[in-house]
Amino acid sequence: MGLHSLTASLLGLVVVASSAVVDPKILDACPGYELDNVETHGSMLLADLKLRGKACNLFGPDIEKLQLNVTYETTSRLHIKVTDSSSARYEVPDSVLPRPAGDGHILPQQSEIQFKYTSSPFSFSIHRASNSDVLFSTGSHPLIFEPQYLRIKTDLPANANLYGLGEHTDNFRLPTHNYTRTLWSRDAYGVPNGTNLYGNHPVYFEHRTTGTHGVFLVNSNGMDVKIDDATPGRTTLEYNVIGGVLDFYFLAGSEDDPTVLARQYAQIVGTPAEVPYWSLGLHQCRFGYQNYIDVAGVITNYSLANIPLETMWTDIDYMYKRRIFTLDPDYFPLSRMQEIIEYLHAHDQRYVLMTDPAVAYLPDQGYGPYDRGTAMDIWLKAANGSFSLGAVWPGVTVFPDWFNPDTQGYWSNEFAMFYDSQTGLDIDGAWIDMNEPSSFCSYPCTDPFEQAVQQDLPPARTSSPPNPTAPIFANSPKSSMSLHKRVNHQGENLEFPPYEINNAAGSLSNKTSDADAVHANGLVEYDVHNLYGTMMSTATHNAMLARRPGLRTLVITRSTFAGAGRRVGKWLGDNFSDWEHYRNSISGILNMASIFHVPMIGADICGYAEDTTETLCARWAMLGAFYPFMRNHNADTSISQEFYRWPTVAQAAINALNIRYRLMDYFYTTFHTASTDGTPVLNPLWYNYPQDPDTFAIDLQFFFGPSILVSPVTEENATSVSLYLPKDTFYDFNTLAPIQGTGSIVDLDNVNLTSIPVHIRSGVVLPLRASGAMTTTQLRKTDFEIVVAPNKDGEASGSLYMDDSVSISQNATTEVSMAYSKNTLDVHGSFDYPTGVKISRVRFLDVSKAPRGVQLDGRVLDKNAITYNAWGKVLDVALEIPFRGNFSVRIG
Ligand code: MIG
Repeated sequence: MGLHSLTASLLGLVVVASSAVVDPKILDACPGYELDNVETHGSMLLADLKLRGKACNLFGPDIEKLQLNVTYETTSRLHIKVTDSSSARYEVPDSVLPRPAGDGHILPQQSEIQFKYTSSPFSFSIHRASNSDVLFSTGSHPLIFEPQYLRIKTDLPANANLYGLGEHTDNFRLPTHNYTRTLWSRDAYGVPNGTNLYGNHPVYFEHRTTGTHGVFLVNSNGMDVKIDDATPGRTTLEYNVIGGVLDFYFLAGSEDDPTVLARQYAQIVGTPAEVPYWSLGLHQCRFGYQNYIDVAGVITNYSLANIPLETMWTDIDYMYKRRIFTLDPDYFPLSRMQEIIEYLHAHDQRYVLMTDPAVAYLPDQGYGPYDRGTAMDIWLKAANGSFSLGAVWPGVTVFPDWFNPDTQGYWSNEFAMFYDSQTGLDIDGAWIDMNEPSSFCSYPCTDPFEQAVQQDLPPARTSSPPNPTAPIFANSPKSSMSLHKRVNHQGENLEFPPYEINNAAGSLSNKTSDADAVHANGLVEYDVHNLYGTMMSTATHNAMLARRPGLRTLVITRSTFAGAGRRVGKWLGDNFSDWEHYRNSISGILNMASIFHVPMIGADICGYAEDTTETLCARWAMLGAFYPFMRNHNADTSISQEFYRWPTVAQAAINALNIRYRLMDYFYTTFHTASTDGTPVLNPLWYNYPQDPDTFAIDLQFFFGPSILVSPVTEENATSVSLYLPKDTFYDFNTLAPIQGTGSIVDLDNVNLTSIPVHIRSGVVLPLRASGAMTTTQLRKTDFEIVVAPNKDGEASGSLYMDDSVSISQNATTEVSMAYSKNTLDVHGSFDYPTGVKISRVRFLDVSKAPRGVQLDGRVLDKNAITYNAWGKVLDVALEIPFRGNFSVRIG
């Protein structure tokens, strides 16, 4: 980029071709800062940082004086902020990411991690108090703080185990060689490796056998985080940020349980939203259902194929000329759409429609959503005060400015008007796309009108209108979001900042809103671009909540920022229908569910772009049954891929859905726990085996909830899996036979196209539904069976949470603890929410011989109630007792 060279040569420096490859030596030659005027007050340390020598002015003038603020917020959380002492800089607004209060009285010596510094040049490090591990150390790398460039770099152990810094499709354990993670929201078709994608989560977890800790940089500006091993014997991690402030949380995590760190991170970004039970059912979608008959046909075909379809979705196809909040009267006529939604609801099924943020720019044409937004003056503005225009699906568009205090009211009103008063289409969930925000207009988008014409927006329909009377189902408040400080960007180049982040879309504004576009509160897209999708998520969540007060919402978004999971779920965007994307979806869901706290996550099952194959789709139906959010979706130009299209795929889906549905209460309980304390709903192997280095890089296997190990086939045409089993006992989910892990690879053969290896980790008591069902409503009327999977000490424990499945606040819940030791299963809890079902049986695993007898609550059971399978070592005890109170079952 010419500009960098220009800036650099003006400053008389070595000309660098691109800032993305600036020589680290140049950065390390900067003068850094000197610490002065240190004051300590209890849990706080305040100090000035003064530029220590001749400015290096790499990407702008070095700021002379900074303010350092170190606060011990809790015994496990240290907050370190570096700001410009003389001028307000942009900070992530509290309205978007509310910050937790500290405990207020933590003294440094009480903290699990400690801050140490040297004054000149200023450097700091973070230490784990218990074992003196150095967790973060800026060492000899000077801090650089310029208006549009912040740089801070830490030394880490060689070959560090780093995770997070998403959204990305790279290995779950991040590469440590010459690797750059760029954060800048982008419509990332094909989700290529090594690039910035839709969402931004500037947090990493680092794991060592001596402990796991986390570092969260609260900054929404564009950035490159570079991880490298150029210096022998260490890894370095370097932040290159083009705005905002350095606002770090250091989280102590724990020495032996990585999930402690996940819970600590949730204290900052919030615990995930509790999801409605039904949302864990199967979702079917595609881009390119031509008309209402297609949609109805898919619903019918699922039920004919006996595949439990819970929720049908419709993409932008339903809209008239791709305008949000409209229905195409010829292709998706209102009365037929009403019929579809009524049919779905009558069958305990649900419906979700898509909404994009971009609103068609149609002045004086009677398009309500545009007219009302214009009257309320809530569109994002260009630097010159005019509407910031884009070219998106409906043609030229404006974009809602989520920072405008009236935008929530506008959005809620549009949802209420369209879905309730105008159409009565009582959708059960909302799907929000294109909210990076995406625009098809390249920078500089000087003539969006011309672009819309050239790109044929909205595209013409490719099929003729359907018969409008075809038979279907023949076979069956204002919030204030103002910022406390006004941010001064005078003299800064917001379109081409001197440091160019490695944005795979090119310059900052390419194919999105302009970086110099202005929000109602004066903030510019340059600073808040990465928040757009999350703010739309909040607004949509609130709009749906207003439509259905008191009920949990299902909103699935494409773009997220840290904290989005408090309200919404996400899908991983436009993957390809290939094995590479099938595999890397696992790292994608792990990132979102085990680190970023956006656990309602899934990838497009069978693949989005291009054509899937029978084999891939069969395998993906089964892997997808262990995504928290399970949705089959693909692109308009791809072949149809509903699970019933191929017999093998249908059978694979039925088999895996059966397992998923039987596990649904276990998983729902996991979600409930996550919503209360941030315990992850998916776990990489190393969360459960933190002392086993062989697990650290594994991202083709994972735990669904705490205890269900999923090890899918990962190669095309393979019928075997080489899976890693840590030193622990596992049980095959189907046969329930024990298998002893030895910390090595186990080859499983004959994994045919309709099965997926699933193992139960020993030590758990699982509440399983006795069978699957065609809907979650029916499933909730199905009896439980309890599986007791003891560990090597003959012990196991588990829990079950039940409630009415949809309300935000519950009048009555049921929380059951199930503990097994000394041959006795003890089930006790509160049974305030009526389960309405029975316990059909208890299955004890790894029982070496048939017992003399079994007692239920001290009473010896009839011999007929007991079945022992010597091969699988499974003891089945038939109970058939109402599940409404405590009981115990004793063997022998
Ligand atoms: O420009 O709504 O990622 O899931 O099917 C593409 C059409 C817009 C992108 C989404 C995809 C969706 C598609 N959308």
